[in-house]
This record gives sequence, structure tokens and C-alpha cells, in this order.
Amino acid sequence: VKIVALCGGVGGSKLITGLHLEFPDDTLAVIVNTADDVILHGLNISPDLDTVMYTLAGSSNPNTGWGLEGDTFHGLEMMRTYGHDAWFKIGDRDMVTHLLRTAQLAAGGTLTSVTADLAQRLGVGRTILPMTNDRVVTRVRTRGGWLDFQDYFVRRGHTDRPLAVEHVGAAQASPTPQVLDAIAEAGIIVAAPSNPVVSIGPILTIPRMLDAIRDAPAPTVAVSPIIGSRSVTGPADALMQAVGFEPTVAGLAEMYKPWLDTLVVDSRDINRAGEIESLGLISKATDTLMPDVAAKRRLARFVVEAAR
Ligand code: FO1
Repeated sequence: VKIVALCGGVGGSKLITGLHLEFPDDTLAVIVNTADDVILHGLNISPDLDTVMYTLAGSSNPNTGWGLEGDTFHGLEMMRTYGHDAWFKIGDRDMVTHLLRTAQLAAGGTLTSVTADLAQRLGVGRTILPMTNDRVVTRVRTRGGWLDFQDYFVRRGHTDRPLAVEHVGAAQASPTPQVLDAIAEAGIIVAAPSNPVVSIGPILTIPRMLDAIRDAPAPTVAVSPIIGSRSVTGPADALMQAVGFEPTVAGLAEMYKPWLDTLVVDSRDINRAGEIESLGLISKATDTLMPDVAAKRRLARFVVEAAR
């Protein structure tokens, strides 16, 4: 069966690993958020694309989930020597990914062609699909004004209370043909437990993406990144409130209702199944934390079985 996953960065990549290992003979395509992308030191950086690519290559830093395992940061030290504020920690090997992406984009490549080239050279057989080749950037409004996503998330450590979120450029963006083909041909569409607002959200905000998913024959399943009323990691709860949704599995069900069939929640939220089903969704509960590979594979199998 063709498994198509919607994914952002670190949290979602855990499930991608599970799907990759548990279903080696099925085709897996990962549609990845690009609204976290940032241009720093003149380099085109696509954090979510790189996190998924490095994760599927088995090379991602196990402690952070992003960047390359064993990478060094001499380049960053030199950046500081030149007096530049190196707040976004780019490793020396990671830097080459950004250099090559920047060069290939400047030479007329698309984010899709560049990603396919880099992933293939890293031996990543799975298909990593940027959601769009167009520029979409998430900004977060805080009391001090609008912040670019990485400023909000990394530079300021998502400590500012988010008041609003926008995905600049989304309305003018198009899903890539490869993305539309993957959705149309999917046997199952899985939304990984990524941030619903700034990782899954931008993907669905692109015109025609929602219709493509709704028109697709494949059943849709999502894993909640929220347990109780808190995000497992990161600011998903605060961001959901910023866009007017209760930071609970019921709020998530409300948010995903337009396109979702089945919501997989953590066992601790089993008592909210009724609310989710009253919204017209199927609710399934299991342990959704993924502390190790076995848990990632187990959840991946649970999700695919839930879709059947
Ligand atoms: N996240 C951080 O919290 N701090 C960093 O310094 C950082 C650097 C970084 C470099 C390359 C890359 O691909 C990702 C990086 N991330 C860093 C993660 C990234 O900001 C987030 O994972 C995503 O943007 C959120 O989905």
C-alpha cells in the first residue's frame, strides 16, 4: 500500500521512522512542511526537510532530533569570530546541505528537485516531497510584534506568548505535481504527530491541498501531538490557543475535522473519545509516546491498522 505521511520536524519524524521500519516493502512518501524555511548567512535552510531526510538516512542527532549525529561546529565558531550572532546552530556537515541547496536553487532547481537529489545521495530511498516549491513563511505575532518562525521558535525559544499565526505566501502557493499524485494514489494518508498549527497547518493551508486530500480515496488518520491539554514537546498547545482552538484532543479534532477520518489519541485521553466521535471522527486510543524504535514501529502499525 502507498503510505503518504504529512510531517513537520522532530516530533513527526519519530512516526516516519516507525513507518519506514515497519513497512519496508510499502512505498512511503512524506509530504513535508516548508514554512519553517529560513535564509540565514545567505543560505536556504529547510529545517523540516532536513530533519526528515537525516532521520530516514539514520544520521540525525538522536539528542536533538535535528542536525547530523556527530556533527562539529567549527564553522559556527568562525561565524562568531567574525562577529556574527550564530543563534541558529548549523553544524559543519549540515552547512554543506544548505550550501548545495542554495547553489542548486540559484541554478534554477526547485525545492523538490534539490531535495530528491540530496536524499538520493544520502541513500534515502523513501520519497521526501516538499509541500510546495513556492515560498511560504510562517510568522508568529507576539506582544512585541510579528516574528519570523525561527526567531520565535529558536532565537527566542518559543517563550513569547503567540497571539496569531500567519503563513505568508500560502494563498499564492501551489502543491507540487508530485504531492498531488502521491495524495491521489495513496492507500492511506497519515498526519504525523507534528505541530498542528505550524507544521501540519501550513501544508493544509495551500490552496487545493485540502480538496486533494478530501477527494482522495485513501482513509486519513492523524496522531495527536497533544496529551491532556499539553503538547508532548514544543509550543503546539500555545499555538492552538493562538488560532482559537482548545489545546486538547477535542480541539484538535475540531481543527482536523474538515479532512480527517480517524484521530489516534494517547490512552490518557481515552475519556475524550465521545467528544471526538460527536464531531464525526473515529477515535482510537493507544500509547502514543515514542521513546524508542520499538514504540515508533508499534505506533506506526497501530496507525495503519486503524486506517484499515
Ligand atoms: N532547533 C533549535 O531549537 N535550535 C537550533 O539551533 C536549531 C538549529 C537547526 C539547524 C538545522 C536544522 O535543520 C534544524 C535546526 N533546528 C534547531 C530545528 C528547527 O528549528 C525546528 O526543528 C523546526 O523548525 C521546527 O519544526
